[in-house]
Amino acid sequence: MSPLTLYHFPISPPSRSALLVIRNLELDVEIKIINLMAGDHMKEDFLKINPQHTVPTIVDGDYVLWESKAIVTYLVEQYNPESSLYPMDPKQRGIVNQRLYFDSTVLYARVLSAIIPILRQGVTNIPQDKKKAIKDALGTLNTCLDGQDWVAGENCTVADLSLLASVSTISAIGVDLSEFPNITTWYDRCKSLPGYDENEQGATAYGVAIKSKLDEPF
Ligand SMILES: N[C@@H](CCC(=O)N[C@@H](CS)C(=O)NCC(=O)O)C(=O)O
Repeated sequence: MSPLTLYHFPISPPSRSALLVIRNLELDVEIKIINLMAGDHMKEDFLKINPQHTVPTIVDGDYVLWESKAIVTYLVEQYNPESSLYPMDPKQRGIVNQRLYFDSTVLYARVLSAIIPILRQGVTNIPQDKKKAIKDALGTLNTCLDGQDWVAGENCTVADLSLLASVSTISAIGVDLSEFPNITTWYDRCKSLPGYDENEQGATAYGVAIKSKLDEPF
């Protein structure tokens, strides 16, 4: 039996980012689906594991961890510390961490701010200021990619895999990425990564669910 279990919901971007890292590290994993729509995350068994009731959550032997960014860095440090997915050099690692925090606190946070009212309050449009905030964050990411293949430099890192989960979701909800040429080239480059198609399927399902609730396209 596999020692590593991922509690996962395929539509969830942070959950997909954890799975992308697992695929890129080629780890053996048991995936347990927590269907958020069906309320699986509020069931007693899952709350005993993660009282914050969020996916992704991993159980590795007797070790439990949630928060996708903490998970992706733990997985590299635990299973392949030499991997360029999370470089050891403090300055390079600092840039990777910065990009991870940018995803959590800026890019994906702005997507959530636009999407939560649609999912929870029956809102059927995304206000212009929220659209602009998402596009501004994409502009920042586009600038970070100037003159380099990957978001933190010359190698693919956990920051690319994390941002791939977010950018694929943003594209799937109908944001036109063509005004961000560095992002579109990078997104295309990501097609070669293990787990790309699996992530894309989850993002597409997310996009279909959101677009069906919107009065007009993004
Ligand atoms: N910052 C967290 C966010 C995790 C999160 O909020 N996941 C959502 C799905 S996208 C969830 O599990 N929601 C259920 C809940 O909060 O009860 C991470 O990156 O892991």
